[in-house]
Amino acid sequence: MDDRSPISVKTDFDAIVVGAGFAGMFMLHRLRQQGLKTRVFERGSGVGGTWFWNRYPGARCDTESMEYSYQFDDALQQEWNWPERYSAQPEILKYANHVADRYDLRADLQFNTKVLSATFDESRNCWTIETDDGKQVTAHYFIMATGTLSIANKPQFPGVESFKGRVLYTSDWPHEGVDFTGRKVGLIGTGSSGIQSTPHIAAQADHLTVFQRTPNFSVPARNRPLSEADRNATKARYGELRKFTYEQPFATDFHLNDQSALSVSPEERKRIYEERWNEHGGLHFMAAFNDLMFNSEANKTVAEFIVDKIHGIVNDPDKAEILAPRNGVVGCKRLCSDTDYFETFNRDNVSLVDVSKQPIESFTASSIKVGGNEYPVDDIVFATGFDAMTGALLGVDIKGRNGQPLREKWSAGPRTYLGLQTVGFPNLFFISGPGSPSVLTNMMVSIDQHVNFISDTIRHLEQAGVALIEPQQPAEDAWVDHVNEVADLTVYPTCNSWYLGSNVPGKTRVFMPYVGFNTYVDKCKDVVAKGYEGFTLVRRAAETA
Ligand code: N01
Repeated sequence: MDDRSPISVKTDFDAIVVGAGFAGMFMLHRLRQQGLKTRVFERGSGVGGTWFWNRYPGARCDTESMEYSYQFDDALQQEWNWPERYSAQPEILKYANHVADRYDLRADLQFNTKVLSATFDESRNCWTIETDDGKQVTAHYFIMATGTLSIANKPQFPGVESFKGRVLYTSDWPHEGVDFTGRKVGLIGTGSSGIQSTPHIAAQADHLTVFQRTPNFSVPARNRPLSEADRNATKARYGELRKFTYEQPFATDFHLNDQSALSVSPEERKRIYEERWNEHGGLHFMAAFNDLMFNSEANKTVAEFIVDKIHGIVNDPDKAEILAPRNGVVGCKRLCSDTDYFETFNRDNVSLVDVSKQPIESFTASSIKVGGNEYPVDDIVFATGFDAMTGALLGVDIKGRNGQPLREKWSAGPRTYLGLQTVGFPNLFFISGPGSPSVLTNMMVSIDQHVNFISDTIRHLEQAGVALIEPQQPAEDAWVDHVNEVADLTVYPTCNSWYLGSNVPGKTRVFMPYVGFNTYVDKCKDVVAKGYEGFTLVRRAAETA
């Protein structure tokens, strides 16, 4: 009998967590450490979240592995040996499985189970969660650890149902792998997933045709194997590194050059960009100067540099011109990090179709039609992205006080306080939710911070005899305004991107992540120091009365 709530409701679990990716696994670990009876529901058949589903050839993290890893247990980070600077998907999935085994998480993970709905029961002050196996469970705390890029964006093209070849999604890649030998492949989408998979598919297929709607900026990752000495050097200063990344706006060590791009001569600027391109590579490139994401004029200098690089790499000037984002803003859409992407367009078996002016018209049984031309394909790979940040949250039919659906509350865009909670949905927590830094950071650090915040909060509630926590309306409204104000100081809102939801037809255009992990961490600390300022905490005794 669980008699902790004001009306002595007995719940099946203290907490239900949705998702067994890195967020859900760590949340489970923390709550179990606090003695809470917790169950995690996961729709997949294994742990790993993003890294469970995105098994396309070339899938690799764009954050350095020594940083893209848990920091809650020094023994874990000392014993694990990452093989490469940026590890590939199989290695990251291996790590997720290692963590699940090492901390005996599987005992409380329920796989192959999709959560359909969650309803707050005001008469009993608990959540009722319904799963696709026809069962219902109740819990005091309901935590969505469903990831930010977990629901695919699947554009509808006329005739797609008549296509007779294989239809593949990078975000749901067959576990047994795909052999493209001797096949003509059409790839739609040139974001990170398309850019990473292009060189691998091209190396195997008879022919690859890439259908590009918007040219994208990409920087060579400069991936390399990590030596024992490399790993040991980081391990020796792990504490210091983890502390440092917590103090950074993007929660990672980008080796920021703290100078404006406009404060140096054109020659010096080019020298610095060349050094970053050749030696650092990847997302570090954008730390070449401190104002590239804040000043459009500064950003133009880096855009011109990358456009020139593309022209230098791609032999065919017409192809290079299609691939080069001439008027683009670097980093406005997330910068891509590649290995031999632009070089791949020099291969004889790779062609490029510009669908920016003439969109894909239709599919036939064996081809893709654009502008009256027919491109024969045996397989189609959709690398068309995700319904980011809100897709998975709204994929569950969540109903709060007065039966209000979250889908209704967020119909004009997500509204949260600190990306953690939303008014009207007590004891519902989001990990890396909209309004938190999440996708603009090293996700592992954001997950660490959110899980610790939520588990510390739950400990506080339990110890203080509090039954419910929920944000106050003015705090939520002020936070949503603040998220927008900060975004408006940057170049992020100046293009169409999944940060704004503008990649999904019909989705409300709202900038969803919060820019500035370090300021966010300070804000969270301040909120706690002020007795959970902006939240309403309902004590058990008061409720019983
Ligand atoms: O998706 P995207 P993604 N007709 O949305 C195109 C993370 N990630 O899966 O730009 C034709 O970036 C669309 O065109 P446009 C990372 O955060 C990380 O590649 O909308 N094309 C675009 O080119 C990343 O940012 C890693 O005009 C259509 C593409 O599809 C995020 O996931 C690896 C279309 C979608 O690009 C998403 O990346 C992979 C249509 N109707 C992913 N609809 C690493 O760690 C869409 N497109 C490295």
